[in-house]
Amino acid sequence: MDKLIISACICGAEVTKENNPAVPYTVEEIAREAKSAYDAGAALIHLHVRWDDGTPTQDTGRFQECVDAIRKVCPDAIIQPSTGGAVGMTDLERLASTDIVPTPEMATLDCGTCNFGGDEIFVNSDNTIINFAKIMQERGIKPECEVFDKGMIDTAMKTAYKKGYLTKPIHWDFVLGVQMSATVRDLAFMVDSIPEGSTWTATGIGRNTWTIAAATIAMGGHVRVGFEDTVYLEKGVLAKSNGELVEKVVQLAKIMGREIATPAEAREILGLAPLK
Ligand code: KMH
Ligand code: ZN
Repeated sequence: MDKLIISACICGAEVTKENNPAVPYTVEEIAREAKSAYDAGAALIHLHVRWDDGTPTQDTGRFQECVDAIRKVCPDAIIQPSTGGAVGMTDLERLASTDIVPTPEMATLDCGTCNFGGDEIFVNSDNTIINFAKIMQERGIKPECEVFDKGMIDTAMKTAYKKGYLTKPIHWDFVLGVQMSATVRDLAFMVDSIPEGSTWTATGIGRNTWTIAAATIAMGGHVRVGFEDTVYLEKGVLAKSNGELVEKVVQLAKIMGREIATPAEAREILGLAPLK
């Protein structure tokens, strides 16, 4: 079994300081949270950014500032900008996060439309998926296919993959507990549904975090954890930092006998070029 890659989704676009005061908004706070996750064992930072008042943004300049600040304190981490952004953003706005220098090694590729609570709908049409995949391929950015249910795996294969803009081995991220439920059976179904040779990460939103993390460690996948997905360390206990959440995954992995991947090892597992 491969070593375990821990992805830290340190900020997200929806969670606020009202949910947990440690949710980062400023560049300094984002760098602080990335460092806490990296120091605890995260090899990859899944990145959303905010303006100082907490408003989510995909602004290239703000991403550049945040990535530069993270790079200073997490010198070899894989930094993966989100191209999902926040519900309601245009495709052009969402893609602006990838215009930073140097070009990111990875970025997310959302593979379908889903309900995001209340009246919120996160829209990803077939043409959006194809266009994002094409642009990422042209720029040499490895996509992490974000799939919120099994149908999104099928959609990715019949759109971007069929057109040749997504190539094997594909890396997937199963985001369970938003649209699809988040049981171990759901996770096994997702794992069974991806093409052979794929790599995968999984996350369970909110109260589903720790069962999905444990099942993923056991099944040989990789774990995503962070404030984007949960602000709690355990029921009723807010995490003081993303680092605390990553530390809990590290403890689980240790109990279960799975070693943690360094960023260099994570690059090898994901088929990324070594950092120059
Ligand atoms: N904030 C969600 C609307 C991604 O990062 O690519 C989209 C999202 C997925 O978080
Ligand atoms: Zn995200």
